[in-house]
Amino acid sequence: MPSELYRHTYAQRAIHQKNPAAKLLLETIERKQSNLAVSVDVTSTRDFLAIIDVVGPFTHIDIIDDFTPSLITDLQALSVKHDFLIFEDRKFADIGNTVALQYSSGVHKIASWSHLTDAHPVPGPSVVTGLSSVGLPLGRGLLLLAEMSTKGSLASGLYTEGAVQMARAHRDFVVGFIAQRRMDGVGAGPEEMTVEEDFIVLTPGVGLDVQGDGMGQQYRTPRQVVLESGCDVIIVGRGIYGKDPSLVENIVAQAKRYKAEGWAAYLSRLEL
Ligand code: BMP
Repeated sequence: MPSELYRHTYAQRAIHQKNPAAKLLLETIERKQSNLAVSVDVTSTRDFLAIIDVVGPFTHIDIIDDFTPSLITDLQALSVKHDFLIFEDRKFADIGNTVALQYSSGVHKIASWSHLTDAHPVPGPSVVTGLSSVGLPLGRGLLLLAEMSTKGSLASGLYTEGAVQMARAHRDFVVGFIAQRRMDGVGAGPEEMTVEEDFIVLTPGVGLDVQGDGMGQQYRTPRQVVLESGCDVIIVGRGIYGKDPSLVENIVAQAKRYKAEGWAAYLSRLEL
């Protein structure tokens, strides 16, 4: 039988997580009563920090036009001030040696400040061992992209099963998935099916007002994602900051709306 743990509270599930970033994520969600991650895909430092000062982030540090290392200092200060985790959506996808260097070094030095990051499983287990050699000693956690939100995504079927098997073999560092549904038990052999696993699932492609963006993105509601598909965190970008990242009042209002929807869906899930 697949695990039923996702119907426990975030706090109960935090107790059993061995990876410190996974534990911290679930504890923070419970403490803040928010399963919302805001995807801050803006290109200027000013807009980036202004948005993060009002909402918790999921970042793409490589799209900032005016990046300087002080941005990271500011981001870390906001993470402490507002009690949120940072997830750099880097989508690593190279051989182990290269991803280890990309994660630790270069201009961005992602491992030194991002609690969580993610990788495509396409290179095989070496992408995990490479990232783990850098991230595990720092208490970081990794999510594998088991599925994508985009129309025509190739991440399905056996590929998705392979991603989950890869995660199962590296449970100390892989804390869960970027996916569209609960992944416990996926691709598991008969013996593994009896194991109570509890992967955390973060889900992009969440929107309340539109169903797509004309560039392949597909949106579902927080209720569909959290209640019907068993995912844990809703990742919302343009649904919150819209077309104009400088309209802070609007961002706050939309963030509250998505936060309320995500939490209501979670509470309904507990009643199932
Ligand atoms: P938006 O809500 O504006 O569509 O943004 C979604 C965010 O989630 C983007 O930052 C995108 O890179 C990311 N994302 C996604 O949309 N689908 C995936 O399958 C994986 C992602 O990381």
